[in-house]
Amino acid sequence: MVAQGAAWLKQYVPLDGQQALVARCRAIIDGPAGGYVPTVRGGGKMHVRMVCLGRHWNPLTYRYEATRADYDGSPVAPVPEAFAALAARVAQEAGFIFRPDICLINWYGPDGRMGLHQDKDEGSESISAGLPVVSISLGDTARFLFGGVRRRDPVDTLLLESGDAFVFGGPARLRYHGVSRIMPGTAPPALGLEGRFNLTFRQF
Ligand SMILES: O=C(O)CCC(=O)C(=O)O
Repeated sequence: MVAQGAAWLKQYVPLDGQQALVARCRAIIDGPAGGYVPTVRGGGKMHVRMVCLGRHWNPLTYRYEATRADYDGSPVAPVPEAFAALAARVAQEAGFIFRPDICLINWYGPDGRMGLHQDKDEGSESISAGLPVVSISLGDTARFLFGGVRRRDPVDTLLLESGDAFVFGGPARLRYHGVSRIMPGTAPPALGLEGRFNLTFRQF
């Protein structure tokens, strides 16, 4: 347990499972209505390629939608059942009953990063029940920042490796988090990956 409500399950996904997830992520992110680099409110570009499944998170309005209204208007594909089942198992290990209906796939190249933020655009019932965020890391190791519920709280740095799962719910649900950088060349060679996929699951 990293903090109350947060759990780091190191090497949760075995290598063959990671390979299967990477193949699926590649097909989705390189496929039709695949990954794009979102522009956020204020005009800045994010430093990841993203595709949302289940519901689209609009980076201009900070709302979830059925189509990619900020980009190309594509409808959102559903969360693959195998992804949702994996996330539910991870959550259960951490003591949560969780039926995710949103999965964001983020791709980090060598300069990929994500600023400190809270995940707070899900439904108010989900957030007040403390339903968790479940994250699965694949490929290069990430310097993951995990802060408190206020932006100015101290921040821990966790090195999330390929196959690691990280869960934060309950009292940890609104903790700030982000990725300061990834460490190129650290992915397991068997994945044939230069970069990092992160799958992040939520229940609206
Ligand atoms: O890539 C990660 O580990 C974090 C992703 C994240 O914070 C998000 O998608 O909101």
